[in-house]
Amino acid sequence: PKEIFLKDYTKPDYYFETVDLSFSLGEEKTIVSSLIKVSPRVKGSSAPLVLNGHDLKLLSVKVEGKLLKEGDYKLDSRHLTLPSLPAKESFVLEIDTEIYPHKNTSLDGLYKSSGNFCTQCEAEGFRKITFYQDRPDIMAKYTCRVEADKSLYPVLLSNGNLISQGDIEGGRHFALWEDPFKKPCYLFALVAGQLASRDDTFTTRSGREVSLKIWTPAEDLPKTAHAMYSLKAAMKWDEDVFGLEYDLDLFNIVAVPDFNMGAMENKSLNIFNSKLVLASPETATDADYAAILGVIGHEYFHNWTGNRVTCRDWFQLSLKEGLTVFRDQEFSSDMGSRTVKRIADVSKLRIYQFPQDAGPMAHPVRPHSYIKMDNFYTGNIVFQSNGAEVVRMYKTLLGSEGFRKGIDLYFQRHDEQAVTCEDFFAAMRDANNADFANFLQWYSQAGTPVVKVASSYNAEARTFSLKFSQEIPPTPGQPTKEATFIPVVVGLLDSNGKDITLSSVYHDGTLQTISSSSTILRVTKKEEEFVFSDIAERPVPSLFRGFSAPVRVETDLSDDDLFFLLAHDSDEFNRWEAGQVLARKLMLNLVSDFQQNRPLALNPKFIQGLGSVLSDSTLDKEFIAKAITLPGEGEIMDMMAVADPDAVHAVRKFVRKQLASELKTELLKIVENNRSTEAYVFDHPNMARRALKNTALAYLTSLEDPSYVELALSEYKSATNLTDQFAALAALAQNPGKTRDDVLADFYNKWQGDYLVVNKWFLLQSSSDIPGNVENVKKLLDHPAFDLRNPNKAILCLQTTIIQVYSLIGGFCGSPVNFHAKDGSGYKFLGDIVVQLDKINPQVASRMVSAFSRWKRYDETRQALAKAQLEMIMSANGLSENVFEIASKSLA
Ligand code: B3K
Ligand code: ZN
Repeated sequence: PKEIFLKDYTKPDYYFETVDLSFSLGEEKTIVSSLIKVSPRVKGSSAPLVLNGHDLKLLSVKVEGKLLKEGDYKLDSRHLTLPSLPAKESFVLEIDTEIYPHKNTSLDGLYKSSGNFCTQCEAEGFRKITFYQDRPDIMAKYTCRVEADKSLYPVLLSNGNLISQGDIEGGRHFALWEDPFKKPCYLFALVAGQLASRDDTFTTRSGREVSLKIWTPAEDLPKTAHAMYSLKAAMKWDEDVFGLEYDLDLFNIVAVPDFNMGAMENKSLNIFNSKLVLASPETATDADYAAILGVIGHEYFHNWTGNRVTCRDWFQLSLKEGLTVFRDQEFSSDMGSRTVKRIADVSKLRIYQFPQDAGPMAHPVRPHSYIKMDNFYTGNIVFQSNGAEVVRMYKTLLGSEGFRKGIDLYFQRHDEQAVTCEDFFAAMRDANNADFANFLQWYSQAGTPVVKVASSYNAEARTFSLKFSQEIPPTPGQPTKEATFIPVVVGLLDSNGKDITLSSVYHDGTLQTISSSSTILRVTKKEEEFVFSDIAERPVPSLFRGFSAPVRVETDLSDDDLFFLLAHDSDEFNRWEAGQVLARKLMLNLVSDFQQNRPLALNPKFIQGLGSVLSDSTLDKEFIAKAITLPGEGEIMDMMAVADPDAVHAVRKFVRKQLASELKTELLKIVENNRSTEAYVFDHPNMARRALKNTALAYLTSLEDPSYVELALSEYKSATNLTDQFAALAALAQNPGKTRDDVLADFYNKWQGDYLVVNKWFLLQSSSDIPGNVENVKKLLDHPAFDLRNPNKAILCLQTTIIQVYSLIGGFCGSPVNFHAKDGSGYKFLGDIVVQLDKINPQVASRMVSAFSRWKRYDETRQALAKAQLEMIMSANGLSENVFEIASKSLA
């Protein structure tokens, strides 16, 4: 496999101006014809034209209407090369290929999902459709003619506007689409099948009426109301916040059951994984509703950030993804609670991004090289969250208005261009005459910076000093790092817990006046000191408010300081953070007690601290739910020299049970006071109420006390929506035994007809931490509703397979105690699955193999077992480049 480097980027020798595609879709084969107007970048160029192509059967190539003979071109398994071309300002290239979508289980390129044709081209799937310069800096205007059997495929969709349609002989019909905007081929899309649409309209603020359509099988249409609501909310929000209007008369969304990722932003024809479109109160949880809102927003926002302005090359992925993830985070914040959304996003960063940045796949926001670009879309749960943090820092530094000015300039300069991260940086800088010092390091250095903060108060001089030092740990290929620009939002609390009004700060020989209750310190060097003047008493500093930079922070704050911040900080995010820091410290100490066979005891102050948050009626209920949730096992393992999944698991369970037992009166009150018999409403107050009630219920049920088990059962039975019902099921499933088995069986019986709900049922069991879960998961593979075992069956009947794999296999790897079982059973299970799955779908297989990537973090026995599986995978026949890249980098 070949590694591709950013430093090797060169401009293309040829540009494509227009592309006319024609698809004749069939059951056995599909014929793709393309007619491309090509123009050399340099007049009179004699460079060869190299086209990418993968798994294609070439039927014919013509240049200026003339058929090329075999010796006139070169064909290998990945390229079609045309060595001699007319020395003209432009010429016409025509290529016919044959492809087999019904055999395409990679879900990349053109494939079939439950009988319908659909496409996925990002990053490099277009080369599985036809020979093309498959790179994002080739931007062309497209037309697309789709022809298919009319009864099997009554709906024919592609990008842009419908120009004409009609019947042709043999029971076939066609549709001709034209996209007026230039686009890279990764944004091309085609859908053909039996679909019905939910229709609506949106009038843009300049008065354009846009027709909105969400396509699904007819029986699913009732479940698309929330998706439509989300789309309209996103369209309005982008106008209000960024002044960005939709630019065509039609916007289509199609939901398909088989999809590698969450969704795809193809121009005017977004394609979605069904689980991110379909929702009803009975079949989707609050988390699903929130995810749908966020992802519908995300893909819609790409219309400007990604589609109108796109990436020059795939190393610039963050240009569109970091920015668009940031935009969807802001959208969801504005639609719900800003603090709670921030907490959720930072948790994801800690659970997924930070560990990756400390492992063999660590790469900067803008990678320097890749073997398979797909591997850089890390995880279907969250990706580019670091890129979004970088964009957020511009906003923190510039304020909302300054950030908006930067965005406006970015579009003024680059509309309909393919550009780089520096272009975005320059727009932000130039629009604000800003000094961004060494900010660009965020794009090129991998690894999470560790920032240490030491504070000291001088009573005589009435000054308070904060000394920062930063260090970025080495990562593969980057042994040493430079300092980067870290914005630190700071407030100082007086002894009553109120913010002190800051008057001035001394730094680097200059005194800066402030006059507000918080300020941004610009930390740009390895070591740096800031001194606040006129501070009447020793304050408690609240650092990195709102998580102002994606770093790990180590402070000299005492436990008392942290309890004080938990109780008083005006920055709600930092109240939550103080509780998390306390919990991490406390759990880490307990882990060492556990390892040394000392009895475990929970600090009563911690119980008290959480207890007062629990009964503080002025707080947002979802905030309380987050504040009483302990850091995950992975977060604790990340802090250990040698990760010990058994000890961490035992300790987390112990702390949970202790809290539950000490706070049971309060928890019970919460469950009782937060029920509702009203119909399900998706809004923040109701979601917050359910979140708090269900968190409390889970705590209580963990005690295995018959009265609480009874309570959870009755919540399960009386629930009027899936959020409450599933939460009660999950609470009961914590404890092995007959009640668990019965309620799981009851739930399956109830929902076996709905594959999205069944997938949740799989996920709940596979990610369970009950002892010896590997055996249960193996049994689930043989469950009639699961569909990977027989690859042939999977090929014929892809439906639901991929989401199931994520649920069953991905879920299993998410439970450290079972995946890392000391007898190696979890590793062996995953190793076998990866080898099987790689033959069906390399993108998904490589995501699964990532679970091994941090094997060196564990003890020697586990290391040897995991390494053996990685080696077994590496020796498999016909290994994909995707899995090769992850497995080989993990072993290196
Ligand atoms: N841009 C797509 C990513 C698709 C990548 C596929 N390998 C999805 C998104 O941004 O939501
Ligand atoms: Zn995106």
